[in-house]
Amino acid sequence: MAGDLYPDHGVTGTENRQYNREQRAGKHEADAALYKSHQCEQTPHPGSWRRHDQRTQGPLVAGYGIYTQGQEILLTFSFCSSLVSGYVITYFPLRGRSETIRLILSDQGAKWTEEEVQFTDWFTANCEHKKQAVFGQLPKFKDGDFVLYQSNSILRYLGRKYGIAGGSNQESALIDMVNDGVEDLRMKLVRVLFYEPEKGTEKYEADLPDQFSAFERILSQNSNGTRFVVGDQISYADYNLLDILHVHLALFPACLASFPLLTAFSDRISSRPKLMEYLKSEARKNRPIVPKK
Ligand SMILES: N[C@@H](CCC(=O)N[C@@H](CS)C(=O)NCC(=O)O)C(=O)O
Repeated sequence: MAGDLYPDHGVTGTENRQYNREQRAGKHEADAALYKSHQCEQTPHPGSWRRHDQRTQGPLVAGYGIYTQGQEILLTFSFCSSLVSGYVITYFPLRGRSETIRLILSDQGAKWTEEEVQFTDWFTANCEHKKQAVFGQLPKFKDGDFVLYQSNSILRYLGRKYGIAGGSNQESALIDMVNDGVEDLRMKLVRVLFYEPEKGTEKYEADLPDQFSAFERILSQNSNGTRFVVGDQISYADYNLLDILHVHLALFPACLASFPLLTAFSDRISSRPKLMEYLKSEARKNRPIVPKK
């Protein structure tokens, strides 16, 4: 009966408990050494099976181990991580609030699928994407069956998933703080570009040094600006800062002239091999910052 099975081991609970009792009583020692090398807490019941997943930065390696008396036969296979991860980004044909997600996934060696929603469809009365959107907006991010909205929640989710969300509670809080600073700047830019375009960008551009000096100072306080915004490992806030710098450099090419640490940061992070590959890709080059007319 399915309900009586240990889902990960394919034997009945009674059989497994009996086997574990025997194991504690010193039986099955020959098996134990072997199974220990496979990091089993207890010697598995012969005939049982378990799922192996090894997720490193490359492809997911998965397989099943079938236990027989004294040995485990491993049936191991590698998947292309895109097939396994099932990441889908649903967004408008823009960099926008999805670009940092793309930077993270590409640099972490993950693949994803793009689901583009055209503005003309979005603004029709029956747009399914809009109806489903929890807060009536995009991006939407899917990780297999798991669906998430709110771009910064997606960044934090990926941050935790890839171990790029800080090594301690305080580090995570600082990463969050920097990320919120990026969000504030992004909102100011969104206002001038999309909500009040008639006002122009002159004042915004003139005020940019005030905005950037905060990030320049943050960088200077961590390894003299030679590494990341917080700690000694990349975090989702680094990718988000990088994206907002890329956007500003594209719109206002001279904007970092008096910010040597931010300039070096942008060059350094952009030259990480996997990230650089993405940044040079046609998909990225064809994705605009503001909607194409
Ligand atoms: N706080 C949300 C804001 C999302 C947002 O502003 N999405 C815009 C595109 S960047 C949108 O869906 N605009 C269409 C609409 O509001 O109908 C997030 O970070 O995801």
